[in-house]
Amino acid sequence: LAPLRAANLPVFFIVGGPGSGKGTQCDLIVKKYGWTHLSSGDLLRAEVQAKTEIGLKSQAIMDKGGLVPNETILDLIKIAMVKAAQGGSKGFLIDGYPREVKQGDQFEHEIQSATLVLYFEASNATLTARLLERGKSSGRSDDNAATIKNRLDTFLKKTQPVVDYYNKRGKLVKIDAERSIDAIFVDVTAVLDKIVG
Ligand code: B4P
Repeated sequence: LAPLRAANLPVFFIVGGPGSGKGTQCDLIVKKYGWTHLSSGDLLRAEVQAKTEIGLKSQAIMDKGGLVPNETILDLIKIAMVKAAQGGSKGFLIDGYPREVKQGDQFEHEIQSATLVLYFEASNATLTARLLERGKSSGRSDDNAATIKNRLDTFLKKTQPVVDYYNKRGKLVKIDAERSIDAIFVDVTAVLDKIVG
């Protein structure tokens, strides 16, 4: 982790319910600011695709809408961050992480503290509708009605406390994610421009 610590790059946690637009907004942020986008879900799906031991173990959990053990996901993030730092990264969007308060604590303890947490807020009805729509073409085995319900339950039980935790620490910015992709991005850039200066 030495190259990563030496670089001391800004780290943004991107949090929101399933289907809140985290990945969508991260793609736009990368285009504008050039940071490195690391999606915990994408990292896990790459393992599933490659049929690694981690992938085989994670798939069943993801298909049920549960949470993969933090050791697994944090290791994947660390490896990707070190590689990106060595490649000249200017900062990180850590998307879909932390999903539990202890995940955030462990990250900040083992790697570095987060500059800011962006929270995309949307109702369960909106999240469900978006994921069912995506499910028609995504081929993702977790975009079906039963798993979506479990993912929403997991968010409420495990991830909502993350939102409250960083809010209390003055590190959270809440963004209304019920609107169009472009309208949301206007708010996102207003927040990030202040930090980038
Ligand atoms: P993720 O990959 O993070 O799945 P997600 O929450 O659905 O987010 P995603 O980024 O794909 O979707 P987005 O909201 O952008 O996680 C999948 C699973 O992996 C988890 O259930 C868990 O099992 C595991 N996992 C991941 N991270 C973990 C961790 N840290 N610890 C433990 N386990 C972990 O977009 C959804 C759809 O909405 C898209 O089709 C998009 O086009 C659309 N959309 C976006 N914004 C919109 C808008 N404004 N209006 C209309 N549609 C919009």
